[in-house]
Amino acid sequence: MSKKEWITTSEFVKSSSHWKDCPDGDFPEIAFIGRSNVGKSSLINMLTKRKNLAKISGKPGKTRLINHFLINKQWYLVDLPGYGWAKVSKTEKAGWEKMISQYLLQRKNLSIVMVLVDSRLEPQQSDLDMINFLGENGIPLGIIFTKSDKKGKTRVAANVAGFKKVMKNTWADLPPLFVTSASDKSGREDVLEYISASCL
Ligand SMILES: Nc1nc2c(ncn2[C@@H]2O[C@H](COP(=O)(O)OP(=O)(O)OP(=O)(O)O)[C@@H](O)[C@H]2O)c(=O)[nH]1
Ligand SMILES: [Mg+2]
Repeated sequence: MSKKEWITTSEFVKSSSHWKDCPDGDFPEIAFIGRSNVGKSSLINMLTKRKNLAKISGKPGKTRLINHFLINKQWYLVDLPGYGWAKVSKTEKAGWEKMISQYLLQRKNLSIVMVLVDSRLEPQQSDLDMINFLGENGIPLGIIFTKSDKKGKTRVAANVAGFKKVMKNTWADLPPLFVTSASDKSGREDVLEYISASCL
């Protein structure tokens, strides 16, 4: 039996600096958010099997706008700027935070936010703050641990377990968790199956 092809077409639609400028249409929308350099843009390329659909950089702060990609002409993947990047001015940081939080709170067709977390690190306060912000505002979310190729399986599992433990202090039921690598492409099916089952 051939494997299901989750994504048959993917196209860049628009970069927006305000939620009000985002593309029209009531397609379900899945947004990727996370600290700068965690691998949001790389994961979008991995999922769509495209090398340069979303722009990637070794330096944090590459994605600066709200980027919409239309998938299968039916739903949007959205690449957002990262948070927690030290090398921007306070004013610029405040501007980004406002742009992102307004988008998250106002965008009517936002179905799920996937929060990307670096699988190499212990729980980071900025990630927990974002997860709690989404939870408090009733925005459905999933968590994706990225760059799993960079450390051994044991270390990744320990960091995931550590993250769950911290979340259990405030969350009765944990959101779905995924472990991925844009390099070895692991986790692709699980993430796409979840997106498909929950909102498409
Ligand atoms: N080894 C490995 N490297 C990765 C992976 N995902 C991303 N990277 C690298 O991490 C760096 C940052 O990737 P991006 O996808 O640009 O990260 P981002 O979260 O979009 O960053 P901003 O747009 O700056 O917020 C790049 O050098 C990528 O090649 C992964 O799964 N494995
Ligand atoms: Mg990016």
